[in-house]
Parts: sequence; C-alpha cells; structure tokens
Amino acid sequence: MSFQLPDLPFAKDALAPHMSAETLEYHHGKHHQGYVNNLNALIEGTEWEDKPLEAIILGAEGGIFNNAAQHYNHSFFWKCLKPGGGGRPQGALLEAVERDFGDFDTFVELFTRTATSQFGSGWGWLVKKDGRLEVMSTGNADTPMIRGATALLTVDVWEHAYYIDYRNARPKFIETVMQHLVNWDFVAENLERA
Ligand code: MN3
Repeated sequence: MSFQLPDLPFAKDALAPHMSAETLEYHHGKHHQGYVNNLNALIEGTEWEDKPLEAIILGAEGGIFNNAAQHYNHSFFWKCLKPGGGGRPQGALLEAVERDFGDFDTFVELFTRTATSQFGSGWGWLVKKDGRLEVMSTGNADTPMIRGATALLTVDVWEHAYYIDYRNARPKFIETVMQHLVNWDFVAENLERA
C-alpha cells in the first residue's frame, strides 16, 4: 500500500485572492506531492511499508518521520481552510476558546504571535492537551501528535506557504488566514472528537 496525495477540499482558485491558485499549484501539487513521493520511496521494503501514517509518525525517525509528518500536517492543513471562512467560531468551540484564552481576540493575537515567531520553517497550532486548549508552534515537520496533544487547527508557516502571495510578510499571511480562510466547522469537529 502506498500513500496518495489527497485532493484539495476546494477548487484550486477558490481561496483567491487570499491564497492564489499558483500558491496551491506549488504547495499542494509540488511540495505536498513531493513529501508523499519521498515517503513512499523511503518506506518501500522497510518495517514501515504497510503501517498506518500515524504509526509511522509515532515510531519512525529521520527522513521517514519528516516526510510522514509533512504528509499528515499538509493533509490536515487543507481541511483547515475554506472559501469564505475565517472570522469567529460559535458554540462549544467558542466557549472553549473563551474559557482557556479569556476571549476570542486574545486567542487570535496569541496564535498569530506564536506562529509568526516560529524561527525558520514550521507550523502554528491550536491543540487540545490535558483537557485544555493551547497554542503552540512546531519546527520543520514536527507535529502535536508526538507531544501528546490533539491538533484542532494549523497554519503552515514554511515560506513556501506564503512567499508567492505575501513575499516575506508572514504575519500578514497568518492574519489573512484567520480573517478569511479558517474552516471553523472542521476545527469544531476536531474538538468534538478530541
Ligand atoms: Mn507546506
């Protein structure tokens, strides 16, 4: 069994102007596809060949871990986005954010600051850990699963995620995702299951 690149859950031009079709052509079609291809090549003939993705992430190291975690992180990231998204969640998710961060704007400010200040390549996350919501960032392919946390929302802050549309303006990219693209319904489903 080999891993496959998942289709985007929206048309390639559906997130413009906030995330262009050109960005998605490269980010999904080249970068994510590259992680899938590398992973399949690296696990062939090894103990990981027929293992589920999460087992590989939790057990493997080096290039196999990096490509497996990047495949997982990107597959999760696409589901965190939708045309006409962003703004404020409602219901149990909003209540949990207010309980653990004080209010929604404080959460957005903390999330943006944390993801912006991740040094080099990585990811910004909203997670649930030990019964509470937390904001964290991870470097390179690192992912909350290996820290005992359940991912609820992520934003990719590798340069390849924003350089075509935003050049070096990482904070503007993150702010735009929060204002216009976050699929809060997906985040709420993740919280229900967490
Ligand atoms: Mn990426």
